[in-house]
Amino acid sequence: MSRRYPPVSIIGAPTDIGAGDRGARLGPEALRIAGLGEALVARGIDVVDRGNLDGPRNPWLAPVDGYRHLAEVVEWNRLAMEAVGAELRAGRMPILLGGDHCLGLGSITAVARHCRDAGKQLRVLWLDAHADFNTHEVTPSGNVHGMPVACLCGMGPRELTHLGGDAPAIDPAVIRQIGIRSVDEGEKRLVKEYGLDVYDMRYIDEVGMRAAMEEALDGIDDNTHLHVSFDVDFLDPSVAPGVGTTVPGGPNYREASLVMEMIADTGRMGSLDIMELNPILDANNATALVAVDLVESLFGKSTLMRD
Ligand code: 4U7
Ligand code: MN
Ligand code: MN
Ligand code: MN
Repeated sequence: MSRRYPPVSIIGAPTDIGAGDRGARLGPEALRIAGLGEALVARGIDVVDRGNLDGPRNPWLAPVDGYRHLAEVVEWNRLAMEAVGAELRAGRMPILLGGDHCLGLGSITAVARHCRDAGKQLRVLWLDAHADFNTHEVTPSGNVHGMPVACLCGMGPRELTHLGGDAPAIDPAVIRQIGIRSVDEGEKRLVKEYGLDVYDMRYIDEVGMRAAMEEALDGIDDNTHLHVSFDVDFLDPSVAPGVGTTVPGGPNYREASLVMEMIADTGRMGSLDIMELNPILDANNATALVAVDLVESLFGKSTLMRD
């Protein structure tokens, strides 16, 4: 069942440096306590927990020039990029535990470089309620967790767009965004201008999750490295209340399970972020437990009929 999965390395990034609420810094511990490592081991996967990255504390200041904590965000993303890159070079699958979603920048910058070096085709699945495509000019908050996709596509401060050396880190054409239902006005214009492939909730309501995912996964082949960036607020808040930026009308538990199962069926997932879990806003770690359950599906857990 799990022969298709390479060895996994868990990396904690305990920070809320890019968020608008504090508490995502506790996400890695909550996911560990919810049994993430044990669940993967139980699926026959070789798992090593590398512990936590150690970056700057959150000074909790107001934004400056449209960015909150830019210097600290750069440092955390540099640490994340190096840690993720080291695992990929060692032939292991990194699972980066946020922490807030600004860390998707460091993680995917490392994955993109790995794909270039290894001659692999990159596909990024961005599971989120939000497009995370703001810039400092259009952001309503200054929070960098609303900007990582824009930075990856070359829009943002030089320190972030050039984190891995060259910019842009990725071509917008490699991204598929799923579950989107909150995009700010200025952000919408940019999403259109850059031609992001967005499977928003309206589209998912109309065609169904299965058809949407078939499209999002279309074109994946044996040479594809699939990176999954899972913002827990992708899920409907009734399933996942423990996040800072809930948006109603998200995928329910069954739809989310199907997403994960269809990704697992490709056999091409090579790296994963689990982001934005905020245990301070959770109830008895319920959201962490749901996230772990869905990650098990990403690693091939399915119903009795299909195992
Ligand atoms: B997350 C927001 F204004 N768009 O930029 C912003 F609605 O990583 C939210 O997807 C960003 O959770 C949410 O602040 C970032 C807001
Ligand atoms: Mn996000
Ligand atoms: Mn989000
Ligand atoms: Mn959020």
